Amino acid sequence: MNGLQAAHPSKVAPAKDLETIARKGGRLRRMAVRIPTYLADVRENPAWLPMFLLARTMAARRAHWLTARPSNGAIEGLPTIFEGLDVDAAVEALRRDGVFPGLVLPNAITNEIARFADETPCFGNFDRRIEFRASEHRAAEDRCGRPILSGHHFERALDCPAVLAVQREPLLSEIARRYLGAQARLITTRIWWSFPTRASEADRRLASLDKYHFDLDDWRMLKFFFYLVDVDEGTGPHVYVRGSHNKRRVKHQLTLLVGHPANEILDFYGKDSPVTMTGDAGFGFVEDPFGFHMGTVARTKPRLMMEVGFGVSKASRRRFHGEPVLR
Ligand SMILES: O=C(O)CCC(=O)C(=O)O
Repeated sequence: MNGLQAAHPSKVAPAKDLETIARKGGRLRRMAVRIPTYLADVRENPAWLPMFLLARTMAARRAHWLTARPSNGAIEGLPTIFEGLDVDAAVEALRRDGVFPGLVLPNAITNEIARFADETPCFGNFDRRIEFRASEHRAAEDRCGRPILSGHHFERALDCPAVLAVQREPLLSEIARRYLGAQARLITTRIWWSFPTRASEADRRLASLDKYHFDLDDWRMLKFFFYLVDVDEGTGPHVYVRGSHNKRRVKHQLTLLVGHPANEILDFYGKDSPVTMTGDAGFGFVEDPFGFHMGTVARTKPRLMMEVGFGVSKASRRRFHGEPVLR
């Protein structure tokens, strides 16, 4: 998720200043405001810098994939909540398309996480000063006087046993190890709301919604997403561009930007390449987030989503729950 995109959900500044800059400032100012985040990344993990600069190029990525160690696949017999999940089919689809949309959470798990998210206050627009329950979203917007597009539960997510059950699920880590290599490790666990609101284009840009981008938090990554409410076209479905995980136009490799206009994406990958993920509560998919993807803006009702992410490098402490460092 990292990169010089004008906006991204996990990179939105908590401070009002960034919002002002995003509205009034040009692209350079919006990039400059991210420098504290990048400095924090380098301080926490100096190996982040070469990754950030090089992992966007196909040549460096391919070289890095050569370091993937085969997984020993030793999960037989472990209890799983994903009865009947075909790990081979998932890994094959990931290699071919970059995405596998065949996951389903048991109802009891879905309901428990949804109930937890309803009852537990979240933080609006990644700002810990904006705390509210999802059902009080409008009142929270009135209080803070600006649109609230997202509500993250940050570390509170780990207070929910059902979240932990998904996070620790052996079949998910098996898919991650088979796809990324035996070095695969957990790097994110988050649950968050995306709210329908009167967002301007600047707000959407700030939240990275409706814009194709790729993630650059690690050399090799995999993200499992689960919807915790029914998601149709109006609920801000996720969109993934099939095949974009292993093919990239040169122009998109030689820029620090990770977000690109839809016409450039569709011209290169084909107009039939985007797949829009709609599904009932409990529906899940796994994707290689180096492929182009985006969240769309919820129009009719809030979307509640869970993410469990894997990478191959040390996890960033603050990004584990999607929290940015921008000030
Ligand atoms: O909200 C979504 O569907 C997209 C999330 C996203 O873009 C990301 O995690 O990189």
